[in-house]
Amino acid sequence: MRSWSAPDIVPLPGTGGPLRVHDTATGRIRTTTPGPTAGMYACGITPYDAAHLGHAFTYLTFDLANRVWRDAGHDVDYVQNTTDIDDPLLERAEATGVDWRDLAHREIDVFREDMAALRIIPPTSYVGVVESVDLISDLAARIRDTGAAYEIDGDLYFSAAEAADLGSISHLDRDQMLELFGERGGDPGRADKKDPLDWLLWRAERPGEPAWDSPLGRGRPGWHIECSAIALDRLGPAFDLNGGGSDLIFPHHEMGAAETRCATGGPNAHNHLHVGMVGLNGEKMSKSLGNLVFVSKLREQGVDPAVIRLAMLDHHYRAPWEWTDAELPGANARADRWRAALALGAAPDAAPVLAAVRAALAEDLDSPAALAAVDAWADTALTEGGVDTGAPALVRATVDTLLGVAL
Ligand code: 5CA
Ligand code: ZN
Repeated sequence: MRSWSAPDIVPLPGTGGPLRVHDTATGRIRTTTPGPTAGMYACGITPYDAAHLGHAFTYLTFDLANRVWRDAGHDVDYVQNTTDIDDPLLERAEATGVDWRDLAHREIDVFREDMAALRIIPPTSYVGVVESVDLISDLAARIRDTGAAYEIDGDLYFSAAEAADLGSISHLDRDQMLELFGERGGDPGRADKKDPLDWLLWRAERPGEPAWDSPLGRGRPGWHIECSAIALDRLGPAFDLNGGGSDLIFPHHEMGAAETRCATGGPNAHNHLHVGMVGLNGEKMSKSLGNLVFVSKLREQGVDPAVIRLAMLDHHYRAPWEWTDAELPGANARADRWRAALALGAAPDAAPVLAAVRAALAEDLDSPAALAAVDAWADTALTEGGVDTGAPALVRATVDTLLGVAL
């Protein structure tokens, strides 16, 4: 489906270093080793509501990875899905008397506008599940043909016993897996399953639910396989970076990786990146809890998207954090200080700022350290001045290209 409009990227002198990121599976910060084109997949929204700051923080993180890779001279093949058919979407459509397709289209449109306003580089492929039913059911059929899946009343289940390295990403024990599986869309209590952890690959048609023809009969895809299939189709196996919010480590990414391993014999991705949860009032910001700050609402209230972006950049992507009323004033003050320094005719040398921002982002996307480097330059420029007349333009380009903040 249509992606969104791309921000201008201003070229910077020289090139940045390789991207290093924390990999959930190994628990280590590792150097990514893409070829000329880096492959990246991020789990997209389920479009039954507008995007909140938690979603935005996750896509900002992948955007930083995208920018660091580009700065290091790579092209980036970035794939993101949107879960435009799933239980929560159908439930919300039913509850509000809207056609599920209209609901999805409406919320995806708002999401696109939010992402463009936040200057998130768009995916090269933005892919819906509805348009991908054939390739998803093909992968499910491939898995079935290996003998790793079985049917209950037309529903196809992946047999957890066939997933030898289930746990290799999340490192959870079985009790923890069972608990999270139940909380996050799984059905551990379903009768007739061989193992409560077995997960749905294909759901046979139910009366009143949308369904598509497939080699598995009429029905619709399970959740995890949508991402494994779309990623495998667009990026091939063993791409560079897969991820989303930390709420997806288990079961979504664990089970998705097991599907790809079953079908291809290898890993889906070399690195697994997970973003800390953004909370509000002591809870994870989530659609089901309803404690949300919407990007679109902030924009409607006239908040500058660059300021929203700066507020998020002040948090390291791996640390969970809470949105509070102090975020926007703090980010506004920073933007004002930077603008004032950028408006100077001359300032201190900017080359060290570019080097520091590059180094901070390349080392596990340390955006707070990158902001601190620009802060230090701006403070010196405003208090002591400087003699480099090209410095403000170079800092402006650095902030724009690497941090995505246009001032
Ligand atoms: N459609 C599925 C992924 S295939 C899904 O999780 N959709 S979502 O709308 O619930 O979330 C979209 C993305 O935002 C996911 O990567 C999710 O991990 C991330 N996310 C959700 N809530 C938060 C939060 N509070 N903080 C940070 N990231 C979040
Ligand atoms: Zn996903």
